[in-house]
Amino acid sequence: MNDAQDHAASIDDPAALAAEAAAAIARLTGVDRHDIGLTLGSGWGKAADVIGETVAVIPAEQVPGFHVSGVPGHSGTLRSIRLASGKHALVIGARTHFYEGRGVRAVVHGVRTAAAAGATTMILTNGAGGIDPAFRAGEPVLISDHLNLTAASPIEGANFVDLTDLYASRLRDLAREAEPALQQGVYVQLPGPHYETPAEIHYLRVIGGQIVGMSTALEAIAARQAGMEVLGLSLITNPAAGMGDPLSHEEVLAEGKAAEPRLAELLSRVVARL
Ligand code: 8IG
Repeated sequence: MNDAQDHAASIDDPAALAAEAAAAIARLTGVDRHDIGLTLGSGWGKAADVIGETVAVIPAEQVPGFHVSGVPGHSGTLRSIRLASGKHALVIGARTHFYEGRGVRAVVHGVRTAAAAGATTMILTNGAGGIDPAFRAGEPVLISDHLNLTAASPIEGANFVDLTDLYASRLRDLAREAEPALQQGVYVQLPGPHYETPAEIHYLRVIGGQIVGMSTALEAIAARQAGMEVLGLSLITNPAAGMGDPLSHEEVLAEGKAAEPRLAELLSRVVARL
């Protein structure tokens, strides 16, 4: 096959598209293998500047399968970072959300690309609403498990992937060595893009949800399918609907900004232990 045929074939094959993206990343960064994949959600972006030395920044549109983000506060780049340990982290600054309507394959392409680039650890971060009143706005919380309420899966066909210990207890223990005060909670992914009604938040609390957002669960499933260990972290940017003031995207961005230095420091200490 020539390159054009190769690319045409990959459009209907997520694994081939991820392999193509990983090859482009290796070529554009000069880094053959990345050890850690990192998706930085609202509030977490500054971590990319402090966890190590940036080797290369690539515009998302130069890598097959990535799209420019439509969400203010999300960066639209891929970045290769060398950590003090000598490991390489690939920061996916171009997350596609389920609510963008590009389908689940697009949502998990970043995770699959990180795996194809060699990553064995996937760190997924997000901004989220706090359902459990113990979680205050501005605080990071470890994701202990999830409820996937998107009615979707990134896995296609009869492939029954085990999700026990999806958010690896080994990595959660490491994170709590870095920050002993870190609390943990069950993350609920809803499709969005609207926030919840107070009645929905009541329902989510009753069924065991403690944190609510619009990302991460589908990505975590894809990461596990790809054989990676997953670490999930939420920044609580707002009390969930009905538990405080009405929600606004501006509030979310402001809380994210205020928490950035602390979150960057936390992630530095966590990746140093991987
Ligand atoms: I940031 O309260 C953020 N993302 N669904 N609900 C949902 N997503 C969110 C929320 C929230 N806050």
